[in-house]
Amino acid sequence: MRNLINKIRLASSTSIILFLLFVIISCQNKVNITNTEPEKEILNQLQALKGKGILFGHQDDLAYGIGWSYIEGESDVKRVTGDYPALFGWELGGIEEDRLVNLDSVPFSYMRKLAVWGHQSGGINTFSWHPFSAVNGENSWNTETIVVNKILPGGSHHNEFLVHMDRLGNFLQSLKTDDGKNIPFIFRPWHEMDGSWFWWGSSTCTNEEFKELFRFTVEYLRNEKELDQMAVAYSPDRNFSTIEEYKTWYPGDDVVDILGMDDYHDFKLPNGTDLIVHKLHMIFEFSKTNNKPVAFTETGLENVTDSTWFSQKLGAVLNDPLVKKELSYVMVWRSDPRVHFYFPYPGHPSASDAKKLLDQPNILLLEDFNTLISESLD
Ligand code: BMA
Repeated sequence: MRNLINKIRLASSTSIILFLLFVIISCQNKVNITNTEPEKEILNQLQALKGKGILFGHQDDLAYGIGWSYIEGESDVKRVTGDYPALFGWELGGIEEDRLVNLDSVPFSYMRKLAVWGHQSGGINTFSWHPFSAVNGENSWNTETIVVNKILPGGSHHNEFLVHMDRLGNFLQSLKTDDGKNIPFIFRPWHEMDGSWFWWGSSTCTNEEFKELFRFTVEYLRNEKELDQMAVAYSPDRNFSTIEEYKTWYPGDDVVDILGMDDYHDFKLPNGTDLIVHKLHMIFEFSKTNNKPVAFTETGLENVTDSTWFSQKLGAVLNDPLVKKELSYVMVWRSDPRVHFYFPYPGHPSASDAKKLLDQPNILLLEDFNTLISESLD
């Protein structure tokens, strides 16, 4: 009798344990999005999808491509893969001068419309900014004149810079749905500061001036322009070999939401993919201290001159086991037939190779992204 009772006890405790295990495993498989505040939407999505897939992005994807421009619904990524990217990159250079089109001729009113469409279709928008200087109106690549210390508070051109900031902020504020809701977005100011090619780069301002500029920009947009729906990305280029070097220009956890890196050049080196993976690993390590998503904010091969670049080079990076687990998104640069392109078009020798990489279940295009998010909300 006692034996029988013991057996029953054992059987029921085993089923309880099995049931609990089942509950734990099902919960782990579910992407949990608990905080639904609008300003946290993007960060929550990125955190929730970590390890489930890497969002694929393309700059100016919906605006123009190879052999077309400003055709509603068009996209080179869609032409090649059958779906839109999950992340849409846009460029704001020129907004600070009140221009109607950006420095690459994209009308700001059209950009706004496309960004709203991208958001309403379930994608994420990220904005870069190559501003003209508030000191002399020169473009971002002019490093002849010192700009940063003149536009900071107390500097000779601070007031002119404030006019630029207001115009930038007004545009970002205007990113709203038809029923007036602010759309969340990523802003990636003052990128590639570790290089010497921009007026905010390492040869034309001190590290401390840079940090002050970054902080001032973010605080102005958050406090004066009330852009709570903005997530901010920090993205040096490849010029770091330790995490301390990566943090040389880091303005602080309170003004950065996403830890990024741009890197085109390392891909051209013989051991380039290993170098890139190593750099991303260092950023993952840093992200453990502040729990911020990590992104490969810009990359690509100019004019995609290697027809296996997507599967063999970018693929080698994205399929590294830790990168698969930790990276939130990757974005390739724009495809402008007048200048250069970074994503192939149908018929291009690299088209099937790019499709092969983007067809991988862990590389997320718009529909994949929507599916994962809706599963997480069930
Ligand atoms: C660069 C190039 C330029 C462009 C700029 C801003 O890398 O593509 O032609 O003006 O980005 O989009």
